[in-house]
Amino acid sequence: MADKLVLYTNPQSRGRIARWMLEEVGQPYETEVLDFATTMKAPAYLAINPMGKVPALRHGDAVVTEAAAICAYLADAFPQAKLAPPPGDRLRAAYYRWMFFAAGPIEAAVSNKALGFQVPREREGMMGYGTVERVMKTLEDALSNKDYLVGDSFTAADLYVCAQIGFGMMFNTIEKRPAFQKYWQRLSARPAAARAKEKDDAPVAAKQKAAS
Ligand SMILES: N[C@@H](CCC(=O)N[C@@H](CS)C(=O)NCC(=O)O)C(=O)O
Repeated sequence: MADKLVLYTNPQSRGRIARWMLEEVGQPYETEVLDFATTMKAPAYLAINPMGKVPALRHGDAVVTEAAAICAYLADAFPQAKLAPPPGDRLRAAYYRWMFFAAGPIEAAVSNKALGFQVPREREGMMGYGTVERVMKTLEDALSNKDYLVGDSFTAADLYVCAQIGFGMMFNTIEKRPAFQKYWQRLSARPAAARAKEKDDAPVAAKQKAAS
């Protein structure tokens, strides 16, 4: 099994994004659940991701970390799942644009907002995301009157952006704007998203039950 897929994750993490993507791809994969304080910081896992963070994905002897990179990698590794426009296709422009917009500006703006950080007016020009409001307005406009971000079909860019929106709305770091809610509700109802949720929710519920 040289090309075995292994997901390193914790069910209460961005690893949920990678699992959703794996479920969309539909290939068999194994899961290694790591504990934040112990196994995630142990030498065996630091050899996979020196950041001591999840998710990470192993595919045979290749390792990819970063949720967005995992999604992009899987889309290209399994083109039959049709989760990205083929390399060279003009639609690749929109695909890269939204994938990187989510991994960069959205992620940074939302994380800074969660910590209560306000960009001083005179420094907005040097911050990659400018302001949270600019990022949210750009995203809202991109999703208004459109089912998908890239052409007219679901891609890994939708999955990654939608997951960010879902987490953000859940943790109140992204406003529940109608365009976001509509997009989240429609995409999170996909069978692969439901399967991923079920697989990640089960161990969380079991842990909570054991602790009560
Ligand atoms: N930029 C990384 C962020 C990964 C990340 O921060 N993961 C968190 C959980 S959501 C983590 O593993 N935290 C454990 C730690 O930093 O000790 C990605 O997008 O995958």
